Amino acid sequence: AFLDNILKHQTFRDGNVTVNFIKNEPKLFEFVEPRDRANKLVHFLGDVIVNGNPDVKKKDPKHVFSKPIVPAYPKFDPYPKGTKDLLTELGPEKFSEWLKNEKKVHFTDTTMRDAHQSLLATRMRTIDMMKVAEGYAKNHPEIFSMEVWGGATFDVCLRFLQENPWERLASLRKAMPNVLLQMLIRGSNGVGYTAYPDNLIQKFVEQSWETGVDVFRIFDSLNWMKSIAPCIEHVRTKTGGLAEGSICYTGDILDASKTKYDLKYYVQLAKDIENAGAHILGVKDMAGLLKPYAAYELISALKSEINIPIHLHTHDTSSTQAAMYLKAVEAGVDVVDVALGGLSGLTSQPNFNSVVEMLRFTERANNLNTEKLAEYSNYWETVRNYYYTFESGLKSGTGEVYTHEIPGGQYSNLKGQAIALGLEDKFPEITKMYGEVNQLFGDVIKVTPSSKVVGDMAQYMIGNSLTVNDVLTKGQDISFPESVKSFFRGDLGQPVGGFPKELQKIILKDEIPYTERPNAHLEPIDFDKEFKSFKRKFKKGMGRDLEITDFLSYKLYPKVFTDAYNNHVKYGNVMNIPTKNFFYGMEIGEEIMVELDRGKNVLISLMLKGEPDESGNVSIYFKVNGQLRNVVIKDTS
Ligand code: 3PY
Ligand code: ZN
Repeated sequence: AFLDNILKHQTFRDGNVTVNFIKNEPKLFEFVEPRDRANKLVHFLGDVIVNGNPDVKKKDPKHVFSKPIVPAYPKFDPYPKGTKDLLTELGPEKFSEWLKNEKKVHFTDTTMRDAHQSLLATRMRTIDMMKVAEGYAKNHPEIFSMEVWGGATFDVCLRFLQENPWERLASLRKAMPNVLLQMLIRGSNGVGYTAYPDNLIQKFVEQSWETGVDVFRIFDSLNWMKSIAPCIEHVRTKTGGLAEGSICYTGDILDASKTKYDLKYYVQLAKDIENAGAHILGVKDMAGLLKPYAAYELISALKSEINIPIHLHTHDTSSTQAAMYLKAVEAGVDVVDVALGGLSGLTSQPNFNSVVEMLRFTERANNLNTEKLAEYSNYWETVRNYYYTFESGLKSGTGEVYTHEIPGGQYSNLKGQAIALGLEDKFPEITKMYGEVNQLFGDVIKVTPSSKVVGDMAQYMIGNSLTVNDVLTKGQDISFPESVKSFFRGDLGQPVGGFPKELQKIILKDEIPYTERPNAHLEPIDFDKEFKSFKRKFKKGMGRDLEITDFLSYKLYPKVFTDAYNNHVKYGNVMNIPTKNFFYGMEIGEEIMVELDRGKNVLISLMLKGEPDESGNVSIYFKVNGQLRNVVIKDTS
């Protein structure tokens, strides 16, 4: 077990250990028992075998898994130059100019973030991304950026996957050093659902850059500049990355009867974002409401009114968003978001492979190798099958989206919940109520976290058989969900045109709302002091020193981090367990290889699973690197 530690090293045996030698070979001084880590791993596997992974609600014992094929790539070649190299060479300002002057349209690949967030409840694990990351970056260095971080991934990594989101980012950075890595950040809400102190968001942005993010797509769930602008400033002052300030698109600029979010509104917001110092303008169509001819009008107007490049994002919930991209490309959009075939379409982004082909032999074509892209699409299609339990059950696109305006990720979540609760037939009622609540709230921008408030209210009203009229006439006696009260208090900022006053009074009762930035009510973090006490609190460690990034995770999600920490103490590092076994356990006779540490693998096979004894304990026999290991797991089912 200690094969590669100092005691066996020739230099040590020869008596030549110097200070430099110790510094250069730190691994040789690690005496951590790998046996202990392997024990923790089999404990985790035993738990999943006996009690199931608590995150898996429905397991199909007959489900067939096939082996994903990792596309070939020039493994020993250096990385071809890509956009990351260009950013390093030019710096953000010149890079932004370069992008604006490009004739061909560029692509952001969302497969590793928004695509699985919108189709598989954000459950894609790092291990499945890492198998293709290096090859993808070597095969497709022409890609503008890879969206790999932020949004809901941060929370889900810690809460459900028992992964450290920072480690995911660092690993992807290492595997894809040549292309830009992109994240989604919710302005003052960071990667959470509420406002955080300014200096916490600033530190978060700085550490994200240090760990690997280049492009920061910054939005606010109410399009509130007071939440967007400080975040743009953090990117400009604390990183060498690109600040992509974004407008969230809702409504329909073609509909003359809708006057709240019209073309003028979006153009003004875009100018404010440019003036706040953004290097790129993001147009974030989170629900897929931007129609083709509206896109032509919007992008044309923005192109003539602002001077920074435009990056367009959508969800294909309606199934017509490739047509929208076509018109946006005609109007001069600079970058569009797409997902690899196997994880594209419906509530995810339009199909990368198809959009490339759609534009081939045209003026703005960007001729990526679609044969190779298809191999990656196939990889993801096969991998997707391992996550079947997180599929929403959505089978087709829907034109209803223009009425209820539910964002892509939320739509599949709500649908999945309805099916799981046996309430699928109620789904049209839920979506209808969602639209009604939106109108009741004064027609607000709906995207995380404001979309969650609208969804919570809709579900609450259906659950309690309340109509809009009931809320308005009998609301004084109703106690509304906490998220709704918090929203009307001003905790997420101020909506366009303010809150409907009467409703605000009904919801808040005697509570006084406020209109300044929520952050103004939050004490700044004393990093020196709090980081120290954090390290004391979690002193059992994770087999490594606690870092400032762990502290940030804790400050953003105290309870989730604490649970993840306790799990880590109990089970060790479980991120390298193959996905099938992580979620669904092992079969008798199955043998798997798990990496404990860089290059250190254990071979685990399941030999025997006993019956529960009178106190419900189950004995499980594994072979770990050929040696029999027995664990006893309490059956809690
Ligand atoms: C998020 O905030 O996670 C989103 O993807 C919003 O669209
Ligand atoms: Zn999105």
